[in-house]
Amino acid sequence: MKAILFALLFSVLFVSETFAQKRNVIDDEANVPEYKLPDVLTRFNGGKVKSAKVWFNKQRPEILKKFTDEVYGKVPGKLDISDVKVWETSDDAINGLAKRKQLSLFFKKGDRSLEVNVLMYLPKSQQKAPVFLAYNFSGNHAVYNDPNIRLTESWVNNDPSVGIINNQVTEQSRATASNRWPVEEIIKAGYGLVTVYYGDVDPDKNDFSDGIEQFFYQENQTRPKYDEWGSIAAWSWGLSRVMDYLEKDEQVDSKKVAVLGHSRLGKTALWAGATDQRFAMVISNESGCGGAALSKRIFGETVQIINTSFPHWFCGNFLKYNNNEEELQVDQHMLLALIAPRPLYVASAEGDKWADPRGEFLSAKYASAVYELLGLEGLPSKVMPEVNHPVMGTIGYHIRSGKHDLTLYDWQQYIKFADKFF
Ligand code: GTR
Repeated sequence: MKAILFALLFSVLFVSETFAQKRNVIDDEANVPEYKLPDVLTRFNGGKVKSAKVWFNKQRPEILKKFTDEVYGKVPGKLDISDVKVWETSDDAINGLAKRKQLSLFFKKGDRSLEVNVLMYLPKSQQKAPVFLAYNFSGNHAVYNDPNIRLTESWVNNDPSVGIINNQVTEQSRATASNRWPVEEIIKAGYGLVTVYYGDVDPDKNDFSDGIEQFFYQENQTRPKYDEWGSIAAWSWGLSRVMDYLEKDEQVDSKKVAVLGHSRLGKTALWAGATDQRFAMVISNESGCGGAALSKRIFGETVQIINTSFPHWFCGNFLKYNNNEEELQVDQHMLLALIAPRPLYVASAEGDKWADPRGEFLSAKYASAVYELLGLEGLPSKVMPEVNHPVMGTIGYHIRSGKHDLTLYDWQQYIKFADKFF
């Protein structure tokens, strides 16, 4: 009897919770509640930041700490690459335009071991190439039509339409994401592409027993502590380890690595750029909530919604801000400001209201104060640019027509932006 009552109560709570979520989604500008953002150049103790020195020595570390403690979580320890194994190389990839290299980075601790597969295409025209480093969603073999790419053996979200069955990819999965990866255009523009399947570092599910997190557990620990990393921080950590490798690869200009990501992987790219200043450029493609979009501006996906749908992405402390964004002492424009003085590009799509294009734009706009303090032009436009009219200062921004995706148009802007700085 008790059990039935509990089940009943639970389902009532569950239904009302789901209802509350639905009711809460705002996708009309007129319904956005008022909100107040913290000023990026005001210290937590109330003082004003007036010099680059105070920014770099005081304010930047304090903001970074807040994001670490309250949003993404801290990396609990240090773990270096223990081995690199090069599987194969070719000087004749992409119709003779590129070199291809496939290698694995191994991480070991006690009897645990993790393998991260890296696929690289580098332009033959360059001795040392600037590169875009980007995670992919379903395996390196999905990125480009090349039968030489190794199929991932990692857990991948099921999707029978692209041959992913029992969480394993098949031959049918090859090149199924190639519309997102214009590899030939990238190579012809003189850039390399370095890509990794994000699930190699941590499979994207609410289970902390199978990714990198478990390497740091104390006895009887089964998931990260409240202030320790969620998956986004774990994936970002992985990007930094790939950077450790790139610094040693003579064919890569490691001073010119642009870290790029779409959607959840855009959130990841931003956090990687904030925590690791070796990334010379950061590109966020429709990263939305917990990425470039402001959290206190309630539009599209909110903190409560994202923490409910993806309880493993952020740290446990972030749950405190479910429907309670006003208590956050930071907002995402301050995350973007952590990238300064490095070039930063934020992109939205008109049909991607869920990611709050305007919230992404405003975030880039308010981050500009730090770029300006450092003597740079932040975002060149104070008002939201027209659809398909990119603006590029040291911060770039566009909103393109179309839906939530990473398209050739997006890449063309990123290449232009990279040409400006690299
Ligand atoms: C959505 C999520 C977004 C975004 C997206 C993606 O379901 O609500 O925050 O990250 O997934 O990664 O494609």
